[in-house]
Amino acid sequence: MTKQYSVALVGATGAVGSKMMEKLIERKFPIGSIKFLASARSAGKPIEFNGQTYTIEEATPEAFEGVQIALFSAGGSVSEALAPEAAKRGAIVIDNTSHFRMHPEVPLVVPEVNRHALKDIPNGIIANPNCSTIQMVAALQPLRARFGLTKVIVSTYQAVSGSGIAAIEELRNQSAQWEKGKDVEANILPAKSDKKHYPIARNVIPQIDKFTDNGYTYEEMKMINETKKIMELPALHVAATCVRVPVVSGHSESVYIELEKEASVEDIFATLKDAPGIVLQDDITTQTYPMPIFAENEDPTFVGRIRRDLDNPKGFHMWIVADNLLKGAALNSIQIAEALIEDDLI
Ligand code: 25A
Ligand code: L14
Repeated sequence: MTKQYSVALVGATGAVGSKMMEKLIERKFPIGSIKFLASARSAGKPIEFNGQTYTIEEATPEAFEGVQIALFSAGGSVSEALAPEAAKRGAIVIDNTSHFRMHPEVPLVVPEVNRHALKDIPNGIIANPNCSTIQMVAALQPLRARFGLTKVIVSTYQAVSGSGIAAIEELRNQSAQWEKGKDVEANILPAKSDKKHYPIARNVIPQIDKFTDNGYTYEEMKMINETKKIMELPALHVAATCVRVPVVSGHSESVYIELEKEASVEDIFATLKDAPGIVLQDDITTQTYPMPIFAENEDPTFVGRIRRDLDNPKGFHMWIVADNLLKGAALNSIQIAEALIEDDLI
């Protein structure tokens, strides 16, 4: 009989947590027992999982007794307080927030790119990378393996679901308010904790998360730092501009890369065609290219609009789209847990 595991899901009632539940069922994750943890606001409420009704419990340190795999997606402050408590009690934590990602002793993992980093988990905590970063490195890794990679310049077009359930509701409400000719109310975006809020319906916002002190936002710095860490390329040139668009789910990215070796567009096609987790959607004769409405609820990362730069034979442009709640968050977390089991690391 295959081994089964005791699992805890923190933030089960959120945008990412509910997708984790779907993926655990769909992928037949070997669950021996499971508990659902959230804030006191939800504790005591029923939650359906795989045809059974469970009761949501409050996330406390003691709730992790006996848990082997703890999936966290309830925001950075919750992970900061509770992930070490879960690890102390013997759980392997897979954390979706940015809190531990750049810690030198916390592996930051996209299984298709750096699965080997799971061999060493000194603190019992594994970080799931930023959603925009995951889909980009998944597509760039096969190219890097064959041609080398020296530079990445990315502009993102990010969906509101990246900012949680409240941001999805805000886009809906603003669209309805606009439809009725009412004033549009904004309380969440571009960053809940920042001073000003702007409408996202009928708008694009060139700010995701707050600003750091170098003029880049935290979201941009996450893409820059995490890309280097996951690809183990500290000298890679990376620049990012992160932009919010009025899409519910599915992040899109315009990516410019420079390779070490010369390649043709056909080489790039051939490399990506067989890459794990990647689907090529690139045929201009049929206007085929990735778009978020078709990527929603899909597992793969979609790549298209591949062109060679007209001035640099080692430069390429492409368009990368994935469901930010799936490959960008819930699916990647479950794939990490599956890799731990397959590689006998848990
Ligand atoms: O702190 P950060 O880093 O800025 O995180 C911001 C948000 O990003 C989401 C997640 O929002 C997080 O809160 N998130 C996290 N990782 C993500 C990722 N990789 C990510 N989004 C995208 N990609 P969310 O809405 O998806 O989910 C929030 C979940 O966290 C639980 N939670 C919150 N505080 C907690 C806690 N769990 C334990 N301890 C705490 N202290 C939260 O549960 C939810 O599961 P909940 O019980 O607090 O919420 C249940 C329902 O309540 C509604 N609601 C949300 N906010 C409010 C609210 N109701 C009233 N007032 C509110 N302020 C929602 O409908 C929710 O379903
Ligand atoms: O750091 O608001 O993983 O779209 C990525 C999505 C932070 C929020 C992270 C968003 C999150 C971000």
